[in-house]
Amino acid sequence: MESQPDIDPQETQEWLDALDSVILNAGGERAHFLLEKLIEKARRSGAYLPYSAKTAYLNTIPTGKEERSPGNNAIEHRIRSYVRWNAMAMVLRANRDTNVGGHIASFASAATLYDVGYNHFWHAPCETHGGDLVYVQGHSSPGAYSYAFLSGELSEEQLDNFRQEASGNGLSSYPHPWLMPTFWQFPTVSMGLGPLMAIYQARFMKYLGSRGLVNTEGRKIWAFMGDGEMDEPESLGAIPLASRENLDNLIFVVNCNLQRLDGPVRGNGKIIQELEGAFRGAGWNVIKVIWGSYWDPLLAKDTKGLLQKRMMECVDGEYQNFKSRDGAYVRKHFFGKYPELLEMVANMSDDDIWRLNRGGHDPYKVYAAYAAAVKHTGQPTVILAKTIKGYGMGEAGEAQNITHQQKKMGTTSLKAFRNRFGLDIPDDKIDEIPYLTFSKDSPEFTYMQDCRKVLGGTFHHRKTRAQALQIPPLSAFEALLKAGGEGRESSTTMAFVRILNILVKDKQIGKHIVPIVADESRTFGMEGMFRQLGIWSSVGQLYTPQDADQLMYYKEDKHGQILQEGINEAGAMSSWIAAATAYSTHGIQMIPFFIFYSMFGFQRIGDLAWAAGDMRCRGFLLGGTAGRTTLNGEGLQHEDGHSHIVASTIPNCVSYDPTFAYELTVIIQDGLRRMYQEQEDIYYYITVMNENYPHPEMPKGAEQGILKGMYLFSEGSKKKKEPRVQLLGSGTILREVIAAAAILKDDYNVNADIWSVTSFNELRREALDVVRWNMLHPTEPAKASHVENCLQGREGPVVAATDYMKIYADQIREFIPGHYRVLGTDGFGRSDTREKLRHFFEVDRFYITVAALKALSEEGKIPSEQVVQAMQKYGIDPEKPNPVTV
Ligand SMILES: Cc1ncc(C[n+]2csc(CCOP(=O)(O)OP(=O)(O)O)c2C)c(N)n1
Ligand SMILES: [Mg+2]
Repeated sequence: MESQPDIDPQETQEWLDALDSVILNAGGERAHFLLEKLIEKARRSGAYLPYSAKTAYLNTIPTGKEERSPGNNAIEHRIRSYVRWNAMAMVLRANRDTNVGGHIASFASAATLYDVGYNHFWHAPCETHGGDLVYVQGHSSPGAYSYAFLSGELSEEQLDNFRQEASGNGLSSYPHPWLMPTFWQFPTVSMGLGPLMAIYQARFMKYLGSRGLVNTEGRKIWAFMGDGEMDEPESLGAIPLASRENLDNLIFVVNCNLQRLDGPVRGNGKIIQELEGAFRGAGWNVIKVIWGSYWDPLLAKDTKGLLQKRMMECVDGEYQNFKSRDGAYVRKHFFGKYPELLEMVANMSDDDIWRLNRGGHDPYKVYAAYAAAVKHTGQPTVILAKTIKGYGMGEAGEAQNITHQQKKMGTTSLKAFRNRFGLDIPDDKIDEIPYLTFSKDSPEFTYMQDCRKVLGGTFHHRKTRAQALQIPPLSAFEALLKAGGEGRESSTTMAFVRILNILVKDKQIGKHIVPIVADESRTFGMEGMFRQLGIWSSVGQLYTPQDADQLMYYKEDKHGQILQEGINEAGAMSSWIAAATAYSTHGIQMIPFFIFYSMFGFQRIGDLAWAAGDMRCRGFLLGGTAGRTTLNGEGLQHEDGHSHIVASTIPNCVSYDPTFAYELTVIIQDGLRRMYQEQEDIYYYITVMNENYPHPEMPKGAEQGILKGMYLFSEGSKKKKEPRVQLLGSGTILREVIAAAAILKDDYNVNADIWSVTSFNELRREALDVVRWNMLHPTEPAKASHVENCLQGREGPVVAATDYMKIYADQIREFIPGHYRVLGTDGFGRSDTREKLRHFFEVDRFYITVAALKALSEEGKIPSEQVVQAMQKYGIDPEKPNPVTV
């Protein structure tokens, strides 16, 4: 648009005058109406009007329409200057003696954006308000600490322990609820996850509100992020959902300091314009805060639009460069491009020009933007605030490409910083980089307290507990603990659906259950729940569903309980995280069950699963259609043989690979007890399969073993003279183990004790703990791990087989008393029948038999020829290529 020449300026002026008079006489809304009419008319008449989601490179809120802050600007400036100094000091001090890193420049650019929030907008949870939720940009954490320090919530010792946590009482580098459970709520530092999770947080808040579980009135979710961070697909990937769902409880603040770690975000373009286009195009309310108040008089004088033109044509690389120079440079290179602009600033000194501020550093402009954002209804809002990276760092880094990682500043820079912000630090103390405080009776401290009082109290505060729920006893699931009945076959997925059905009907906890699916309900046989529970929709169901005449029709409902996320595992996981932390953010324990294709779980959204651990999530993840050979037919991209390995990397994720309905039941019931009754900060990952088979009755007293990870499923004949083996298995492959035991008995007179291993991960954790204790207590009687307790005194080599990589079962090798042989499914999956896949991956009953025989031959219990004969008998080709490599 701006590149088009004006072929008839007089006509242009007439149209503009006409518009002016409409605005003057009838207001902006009328002007908007007329313009829309004109555009529609032009389109209908065949004119080509290319769509532009971008507006002029100016503040969205015109000067006259800005809501004024009720605050005392002078005092706020002093407070902010102290916050700035301390945030910088803690990083510099930490790096004086140690090399622990930290960031100064990011918060320096964002200080005003946070300050206005703390003083005027962010409600703490209190009697009258449920509390706002704020996603603080990860590496701006020093700012939050500094603010808490000045408010008296953190001590000087704690600030000095920034990034030094190992000895306790430290401050974590970034927001980590795991490390600072009463302070931080949301881990944000893995770029992109904050924006994504914030959107689903806002949506989940609406869900809780419309289900009548929580009063969410007036509550907002604020998410702070960097402009560089917006390049993450996760940052922008869910923005259409936020507008589709009318999330007017959501406010994004993008700190557009024009730089990321290495250099400019869009040196050759303008990130603010680009983001405006993306967000407006996605249906958001966009508020640009580009220019500070010092520009207002100049813009008022810009009747010909030349200044605007210059603002628009200048790219971010230049804008950044200007702020690393001085006023004279800006005069020459920004205004100097057009003589009229030079003329416009002729009366201004270089210092005056230097003072022309950016919107994000102007508390008036920021306040006005926030005030407009919180009032906006029907749409989410994004505030695009232009700032300077390293603001105040001067020659030590301000607007320089190196500034992101700058954590050292010399005396001259410190003095310049002090002078710039009017801080009272004597020259001879400057190198000590002292922390600054306000005395308890100072006007500043009182002001901070007063601001917070109005907003419900201390801001940085995370709740760690909610009311405990009363969990149904195991007997409530009795049907699942019994044998499935003659000829009745089912899968563990079906068992899960039965358990879920019992839970949603439970009087105590039924309404707390949140079933979450990413377009796979039918895959898991859960479609019966659509009708029964309803799929949550903020608008209900505006159409007659195609299957309305059926019992289990597709029912969308304002009071629905199911979250159907579409084909969107990252979004579903974000919803799960919001639900799994509701005990903290909403004071109510929700019980989310997210069931997904196991391959599209940890592998696909692993970093969110990690963040979930950090956030102390409590809930269930169900890896459906699990196992490399169990999901027959699907192939390489679908067959998961490693989700348990990844799950084991998350310290508070408890994972199981059960085989039978009763195992699954015991695990879920105990999980409910631990998470919602005892309020342990753990979450569960359980694999369930789609293979149908009979389910036996639970062996007496198996519960403890099931939970610990291993129990004796059946014992072989006790005939002393016959060779003996110990067979371990999990998931569907346990059934191959059981079949192998029968072959060994029938064909070779080998007796097998069979162990169902519900969790190799849990076994290892417990055993490592025992080994560690023994190492540290050398003079005390050694303890034994559960694996050792089970296998101690059991005769014969041990063979394990699972549907996962060999490393899964291999991880308990250290605790196995004797010979240990492991079978597993290393390599890329492929499509075929279960039977063929199990042969291919060498985990079927015949391979297990051969593995057991070979182990016995190594122990001299049987001749090795017998192993060769067995291979011949079962058609095992010794020259078959290793499945890992083909
Ligand atoms: C997923 C991920 N990749 C990389 C990083 C490392 N990193 C931390 S901050 C940063 C630059 C951030 O730039 P921007 O988002 O513009 O924030 P600013 O510091 O400029 O406010 C990078 C690359 C990270 N934390 N997370
Ligand atoms: Mg940036």
